[in-house]
Amino acid sequence: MKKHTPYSDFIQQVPKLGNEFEDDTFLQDYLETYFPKEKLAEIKPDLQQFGARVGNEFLVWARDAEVNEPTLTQFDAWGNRVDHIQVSDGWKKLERVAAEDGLVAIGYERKQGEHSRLYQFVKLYMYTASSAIYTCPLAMTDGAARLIETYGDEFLKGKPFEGLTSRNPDNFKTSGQWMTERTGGSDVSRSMTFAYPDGEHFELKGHKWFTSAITANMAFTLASTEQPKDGKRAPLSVFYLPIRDEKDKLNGIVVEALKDKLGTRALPTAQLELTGSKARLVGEKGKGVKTISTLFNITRIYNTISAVSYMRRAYSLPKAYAKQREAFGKKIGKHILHEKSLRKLQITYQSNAILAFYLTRLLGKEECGLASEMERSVLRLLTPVAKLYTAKQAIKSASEYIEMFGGLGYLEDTGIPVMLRDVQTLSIWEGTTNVLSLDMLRAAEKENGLNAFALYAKQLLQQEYPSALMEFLAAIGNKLDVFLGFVSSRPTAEDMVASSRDVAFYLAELTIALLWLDMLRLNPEKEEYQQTLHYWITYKMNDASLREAEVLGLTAERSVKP
Ligand code: MFK
Repeated sequence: MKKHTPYSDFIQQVPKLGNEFEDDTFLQDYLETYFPKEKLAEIKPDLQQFGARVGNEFLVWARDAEVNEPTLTQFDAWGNRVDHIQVSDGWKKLERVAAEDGLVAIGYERKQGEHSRLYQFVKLYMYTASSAIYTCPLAMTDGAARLIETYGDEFLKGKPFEGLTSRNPDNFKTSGQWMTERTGGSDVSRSMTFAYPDGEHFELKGHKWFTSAITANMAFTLASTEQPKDGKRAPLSVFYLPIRDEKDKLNGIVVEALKDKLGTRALPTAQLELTGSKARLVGEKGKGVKTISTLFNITRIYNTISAVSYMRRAYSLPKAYAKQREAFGKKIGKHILHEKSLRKLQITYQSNAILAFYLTRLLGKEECGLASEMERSVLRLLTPVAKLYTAKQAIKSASEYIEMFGGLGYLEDTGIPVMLRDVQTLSIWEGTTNVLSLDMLRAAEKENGLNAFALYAKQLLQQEYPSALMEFLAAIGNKLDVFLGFVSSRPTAEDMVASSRDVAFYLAELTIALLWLDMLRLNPEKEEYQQTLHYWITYKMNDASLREAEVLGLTAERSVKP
């Protein structure tokens, strides 16, 4: 037979990540600036080993989880209802490593005191983009642990809490957070799950429409102990329910279907019926939304850090590729337009990271009882703002990420398109952009968030700065005045609502500018960060965007007219 001669023997080298800790100079600068020196020396070896693994075996496991999607078997061969969900080996390995590496535990061991949360979230920042979003079960697990710390009784603070925060993969337990029903995803007060007294505890009957991840060991969910009366919705309460009983049988749970989602396909999200699931009340009866907000404020911070993790990956992998791939006579990274696109991806991930890491520092302080009243209010205000902002930036970065690989980025078997699908959920689950804009208003008004932010910004601007930073100081001072002037000039609450989304975006960008300024105050010699801040203030912060609602004619005056 004649030997086949290919027209070209060129094979494109596959781009590889290096050590995602060591290669991330921004991350190292950040930790050196804000993490106490001796404590950083203690955790550095752990971050180094973890950074090496995220670009290696974790990616193999994540790919396995993506390709071998979970399956649901509702009946065994004899007709027994089993509702068995099979997940991939990769997914199981990602869970084991999460336990061993303390991805939830670090936040509760608190060995680094108020800095423990930053340490934990730095690991999650490296992990998420290599985890097929196993971060989702971790987010709910962490939120559940915090809920138990805040509202749990002795029973919950025993075995359930120990399981959620264990480093032993054989004892590690995960939790679901079941809120969404057919009647409401954003408006959870429309829930139609009811809790019937059963001795000391309750039996839950109802339907849950979107529950991640059904393979968890326990869940925290909402139900009402009262029926709606005279058209009034029944107040909700939070319930803890184990997913299986002592005999490993499902706790009155029927798994109707696994959801067919655009992305996060490795994650088993189910539609369930609760047919008398044994449950115990958590916190005060009728205060369900307030109580469960402790959990979802944590998952919203996870969402933020996950968005940043993807933004980092949308820079680091194309950067590696740009050093290998040649076009028009040189490596693509040497073409000025490609270089500029990479630099913009770099600015995006670093600027979003500076916001996300700041939140985790505030959270750490709050949980150790060290946050001032101002810091607590700023944390409350910025949690929805950071979540909504970073999610949208991650979607833009993911689209750019695909393009950085040209046609190869569009091929499913490179694994590259997965990111675009996965990040699309970050602006939906845990509250959509609009719902979170309204939550920002809730925090601004009810929890003094805006005054606290103004105070924080003014304190920061009053610090001592080297002369090289004076121009930035003046520019950010002006932006702050524009922002505060705008929010105080809204004639009615309705106008404030109409502008809230624009306000939230501007507030995120203003906070990022302030945080860069602080970073530069402590590292005045870093010229690259000066350039970043200059770019940020000049090109990212657009005062006109605050007036979008007005330009579109969406003011209170309009809304009273039919
Ligand atoms: C990678 C990361 C992965 C993350 C994991 C994702 C897994 C997916 C699992 C899911 O469950 S996704 C579904 C997530 N669903 C949501 O996030 C719900 C979105 N909707 C909202 O957030 C609505 O704003 C809300 C349900 C809170 C509206 O409910 P209400 O009952 O109309 O709110 P209301 O009456 O304003 O507030 C009730 C109480 O809660 C008030 O306190 P008081 O009783 O003391 O007055 C509020 O101040 C308080 N509250 C509401 N939101 C709060 C909060 N407190 C603190 N923080 C908040 N964020």
